[in-house]
Amino acid sequence: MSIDYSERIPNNVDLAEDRRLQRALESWQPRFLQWWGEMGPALPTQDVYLRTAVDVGRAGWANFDRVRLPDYRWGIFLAERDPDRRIAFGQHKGEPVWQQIPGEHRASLQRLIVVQGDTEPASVEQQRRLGLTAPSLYDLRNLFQVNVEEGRHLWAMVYLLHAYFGRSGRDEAEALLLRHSGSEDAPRILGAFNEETPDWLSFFMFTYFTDRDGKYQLGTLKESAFDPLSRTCEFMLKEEAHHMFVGTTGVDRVVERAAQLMREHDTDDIARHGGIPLGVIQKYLNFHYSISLDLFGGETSTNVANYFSSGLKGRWQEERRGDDHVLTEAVTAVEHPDGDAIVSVELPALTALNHDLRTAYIRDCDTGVTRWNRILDSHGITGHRLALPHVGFNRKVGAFAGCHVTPAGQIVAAAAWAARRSSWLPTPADKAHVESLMRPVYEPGMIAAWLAPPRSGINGQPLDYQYVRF
Ligand code: BYC
Repeated sequence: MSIDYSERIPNNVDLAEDRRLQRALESWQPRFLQWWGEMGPALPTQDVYLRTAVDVGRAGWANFDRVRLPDYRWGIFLAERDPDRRIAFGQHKGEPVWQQIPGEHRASLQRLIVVQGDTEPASVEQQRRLGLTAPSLYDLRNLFQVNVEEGRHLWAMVYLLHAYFGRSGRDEAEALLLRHSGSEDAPRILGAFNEETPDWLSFFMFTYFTDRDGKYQLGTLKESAFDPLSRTCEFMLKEEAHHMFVGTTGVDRVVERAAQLMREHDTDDIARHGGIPLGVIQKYLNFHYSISLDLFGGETSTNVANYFSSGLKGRWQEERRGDDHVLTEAVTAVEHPDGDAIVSVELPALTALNHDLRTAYIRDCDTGVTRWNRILDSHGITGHRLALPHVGFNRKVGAFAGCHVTPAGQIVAAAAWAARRSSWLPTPADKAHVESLMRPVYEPGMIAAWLAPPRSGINGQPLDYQYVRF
């Protein structure tokens, strides 16, 4: 199903057939562009080597070309419709999926779409200034690729709001451009999206851990009985894969360079040699992982039970699960604080679905840690290991909020936790060191000294390709 690029808003949803919707979206478009100009990438560029979606089919869906950033063709692309698709879970299991929203589910679905939509522009805002300190043109190009696609993911949610939620959907679409990351008056909805992404180590951790929450949340919305939401999430997931590649390989390269410097200078203290010490990498990991765990909501949630039972939000890989997909009888074990111990309690599986999703996410996060430790091994560094902290560490949402859990998983008193905070989370001195390394490298093929080069270029281009022109 190819995409019509002759339209003002490229799309594969026959927008031209629905004049009212087309006009509504065309009146939102200049506001989006104004937002992009004010809150998008701060670094002026001439053009960037970007991929643009041209088809939603399996093969060859993207086209690579040099694009002026404000001219990027943001559009509306849904995966192909499966006319036989049926609801895979909940009380409506087995019924045909919905092309329109049943009245009783409007408010909940709108809430889910708004929360999802709110994260997309938030991340662009958080990353706004990173271009000013890019470690290479390759990395700069990847940053802009992530940014334009997050912008497109905002379009995906705004299309749903305009097309299916009438007046209140249009108002919510406006509001998505009015809230801003970190704003005192109108912050973004979810915690992690109001944090700063001030340096490239944070960016790689964000794209590894926080974008991965995106992968899992989109995976559950792809299961939705509301077919247009399912189809848009299915296509968003394709674009999302590159964002996680940026995070995984970004952290790979920081670890690789740290290992090289440790060997070269025979010391762990590589800060004086222009590297990021493993201890600092671990603290950044602890921070980004723990705030991303919060994005899954509470361990017990009636919201999520209702979403599942009514068919709005499924589980990760719902159709591959071997159970009844209704879960009214099922129970599951969840870790819970109990005094100064962490115990396993049995809960109804339905109310523990945030925990179910978070568990799949944690397993996935672990693969990165294994790979980074393998890089250390390959350099003969065996005394240091990176690790995910305990699920209860530094949590602000859910059962562990208000508890003081160490990375090793011990509950301690508030004062004891505060006394050791600086060995677990980035300190002002750690941040100042990382910041001191953030100097732009804009010559083709050159790379900042704190980071190893990538293994290969983008779309078969060489590493010294001029990925961005000024
Ligand atoms: N911060 O019942 P609970 C992405 C609220 S990332 C602030 O436990 P529920 C991306 C919650 O809203 C994926 N508030 O939560 C990544 C609720 O408020 P109400 C984004 C929070 O509803 C990188 C109350 O606390 N997509 O795509 O079961 C770059 C009670 O909570 C937080 C989605 O999240 C928090 N962290 O689950 C770009 C999918 N957590 O309703 C993009 C859509 C909870 O009582 N969202 N609260 O006023 C959802 O599925 C759910 O809303 C949540 C929360 C999973 C977020």
